[in-house]
Amino acid sequence: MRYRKRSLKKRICAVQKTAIANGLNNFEMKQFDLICDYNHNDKSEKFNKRLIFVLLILFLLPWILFVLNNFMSARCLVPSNYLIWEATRPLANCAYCENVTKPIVLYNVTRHEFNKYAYSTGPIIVKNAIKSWRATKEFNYKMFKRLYEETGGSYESLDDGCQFLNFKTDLFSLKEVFNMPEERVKNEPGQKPWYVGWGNCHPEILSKVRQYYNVPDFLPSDAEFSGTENIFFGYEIGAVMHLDYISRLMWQGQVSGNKIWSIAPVPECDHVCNGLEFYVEKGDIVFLDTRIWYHSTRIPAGEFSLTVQSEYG
Ligand SMILES: O=C(O)CCC(=O)C(=O)O
Ligand SMILES: [Fe+2]
Repeated sequence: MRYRKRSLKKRICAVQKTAIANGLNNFEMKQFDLICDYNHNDKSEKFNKRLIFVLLILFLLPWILFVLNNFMSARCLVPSNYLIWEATRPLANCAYCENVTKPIVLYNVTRHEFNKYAYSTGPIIVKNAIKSWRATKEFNYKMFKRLYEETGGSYESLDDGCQFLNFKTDLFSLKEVFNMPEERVKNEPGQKPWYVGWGNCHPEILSKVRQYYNVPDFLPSDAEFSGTENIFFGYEIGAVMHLDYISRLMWQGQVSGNKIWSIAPVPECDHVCNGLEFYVEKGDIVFLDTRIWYHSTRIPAGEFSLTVQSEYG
């Protein structure tokens, strides 16, 4: 034992001599009086760090999954993963937009007459087509506010498959829209204009809302229709330029106010097609393949626009 101690001392002494020979001074030597810190448990520190990391991931995982789910799984009017979708959509055959310079405008059209146009690739306006809709007299901000406030689970239905679109408005949910101060609801002077759209998915709301309008009766009898419809309402700003991520053609009844539509071909057809603007008046129905025409809207200053929009095809 004593021999081992002596031998260890000799070895430490040799190490010190080498250290001094290599330039370490006395003061620095004192810092190495204990080369290892016996009390410092390196392993347990590493373990603690790992534990904190795992707990942090476990805490954040539900939030990460929630964000990913919302981001990737939307099958909707405007996909939230818009750039990915735009970059991967199939290229269009530009025949769809060649020579389209204005909408086809129809009056008092029958189903038989409409058949010829039903799947046109350009915009169509059927004038004065929603006279019989109760919606033209009874749809307004207050009516939808009441409906959503009175129906249990109404707002939650927008998280489960129906989309809320705020376009350029600083309102991020339908609940916020229905909680705006009265002056802003009416877009009084000095108030920020607002414009939003959303899908009615809640079965009770859907069945009530459908009592106020009819799917246009001149659409082809063999057409398929969407199980939901969207409402767009508000002032001035309208919808930003976008393509829709839907499976059929779009129809939209202009219940209140007027609307200016700007449409543009997809970029790969820019060299053969042009964009155009058209005006839709209260009472009209507009038809457009919003999957291949970029579209944006504006509402004339001072007007409140409300529309019912759905799909056919
Ligand atoms: O009516 C609007 O303002 C926008 C409508 C729209 O984007 C659509 O119908 O696809
Ligand atoms: Fe759209």
